Amino acid sequence: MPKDKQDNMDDNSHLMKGALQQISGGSASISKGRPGVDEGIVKKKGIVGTQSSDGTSDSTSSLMPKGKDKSFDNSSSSTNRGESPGLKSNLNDMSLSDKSGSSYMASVKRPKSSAKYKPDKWMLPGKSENALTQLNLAIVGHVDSGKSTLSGRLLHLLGRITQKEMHKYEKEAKLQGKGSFAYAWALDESPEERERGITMTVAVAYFDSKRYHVVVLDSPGHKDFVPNMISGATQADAAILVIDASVGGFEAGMDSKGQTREHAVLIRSFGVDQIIVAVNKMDSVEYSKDRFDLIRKQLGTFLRSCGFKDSLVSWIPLSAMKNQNLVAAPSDNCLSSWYRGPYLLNAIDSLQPPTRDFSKPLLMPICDVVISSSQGQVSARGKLEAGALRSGLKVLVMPSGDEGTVRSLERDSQACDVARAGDNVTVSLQGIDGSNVMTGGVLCHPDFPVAVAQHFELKVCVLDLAIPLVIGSQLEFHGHRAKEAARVLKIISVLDPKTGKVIKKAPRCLTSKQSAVIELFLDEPVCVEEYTNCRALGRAFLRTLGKTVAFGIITRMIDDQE
Ligand SMILES: Nc1nc2c(ncn2[C@@H]2O[C@H](COP(=O)(O)OP(=O)(O)OP(=O)(O)O)[C@@H](O)[C@H]2O)c(=O)[nH]1
Ligand SMILES: [Mg+2]
Repeated sequence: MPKDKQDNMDDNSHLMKGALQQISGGSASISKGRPGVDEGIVKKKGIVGTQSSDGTSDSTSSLMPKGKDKSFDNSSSSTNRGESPGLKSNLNDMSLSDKSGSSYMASVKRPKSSAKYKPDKWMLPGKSENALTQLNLAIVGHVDSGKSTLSGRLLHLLGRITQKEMHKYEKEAKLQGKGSFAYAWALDESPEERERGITMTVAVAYFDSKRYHVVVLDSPGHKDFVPNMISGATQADAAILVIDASVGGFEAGMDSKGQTREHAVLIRSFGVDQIIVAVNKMDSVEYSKDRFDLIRKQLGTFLRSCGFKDSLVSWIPLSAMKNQNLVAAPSDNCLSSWYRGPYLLNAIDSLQPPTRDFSKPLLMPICDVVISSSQGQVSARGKLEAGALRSGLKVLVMPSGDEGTVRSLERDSQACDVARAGDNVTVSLQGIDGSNVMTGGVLCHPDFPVAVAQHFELKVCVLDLAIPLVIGSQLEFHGHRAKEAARVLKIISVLDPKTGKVIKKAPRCLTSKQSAVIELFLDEPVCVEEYTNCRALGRAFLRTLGKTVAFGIITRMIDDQE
């Protein structure tokens, strides 16, 4: 993460300032993760494994037609709380936890000041440790732009998928009449994803570049799976925005309902400020420089309006299908005749390293929970946002407030001794009731609990709205992996989007493209933080009817009992 992202709370100042153009509407193991757990799929086979699935979508699977269809209705939005019946997984005796068993605390718990916190020596990375820096890289973009194909291709080229495995994917994909999806199959592991030819959940894979241990978070592009995309992308340090260069393909993503727009706005609002724009499928336009320039010009304007700085955006024309410009300079003359810039892997290595909160108390938002019913073992997966973990350490599990002990840690499917801020790990816990460990919860230092709040103030940027937001508007609150039904309690003020100054107090409603301060009240409390305390836990997205309608930051938690 670039320097300015680390401790300047205002890296999200673009949320409130400037003309935000609106949206509408090396070495891989791959695990399908997702961050959330309502659907109940846990898989691990060969190099591709699905850690778990939350099935979070804005349209239930049963509504989805067979085969690839990008236009069906997505009106059946739901928050899924408590609906998960602890579905059986298809891996031995593993089952996904049922959220409904948790015991929430009702009031805001404020963490003690981290100023008094002193990390132990082992918690800080030693100077002698020569490990590659971990870079969490979200692969985002419009449906069908080639995100999974690109990810699969990279993993294959970097030796993470063997030739034998690749042959198997090719054969199976052909047999199902989906030959062109062979590389995507490495990431799209579930039968439904393969049959429909779309990614539904975030797949997690790994490879090493010269500089980084890259954690690939291959996101779904389909509009119905934006909540899943959000859960993966909240963990990202940087992103590859994949664009379909084909005629009509780029335009579909840039349409007012296109996910090129929605994903770009979302990742920027997660605090991701450096992106690589992979202009894919250049083979379909004969590697035309004119087409690339047109895409760069149009999308560049949009990205600027989202708050991306030109200097932190790199543009790479490529073809995942034809292996052009991925891990080596292009061999096709049509491209090499005019393109002299870096290839994709170089561009990844040129990303600025993320900065990490090693010296703050532990905070690990929980993305997945897996419970082994036979051994009574509970595992939580997520990315450490701050602090460190090792076996034997006592941790507080919020919001239940239960204490457990770390039994073991796993990173990239391998046991490890220590995990530090930035690491994606699976933490096996002992001495704790599995029903009190939940997706959307947070593992923290027993003396420095994360806040649990139901009522808070947010600074938001409103996107395109069909109906204005008013007091009482029902929304879906999303923050890290927490998701909860919410209602607008107050509209405190409208802000000047350029200066952030109050221009109107207590307006009756909020319309498209306004910046505002509002109060939200949630059906149930969630683990959150004020943005100034922890960026990852202080960001929020508000959605309704399958669309992101506002995003922003938590500015104040309100304790109604005070
Ligand atoms: N011509 C061409 N087709 C490509 C290229 N990359 C991917 N495709 C095709 O685009 C289609 C979609 O590819 P995927 O990799 O599944 O796209 P995706 O972005 O992961 O799709 P979702 O995850 O569902 O959003 C497949 O038929 C691929 O073969 C490319 O470089 N050139
Ligand atoms: Mg995909």
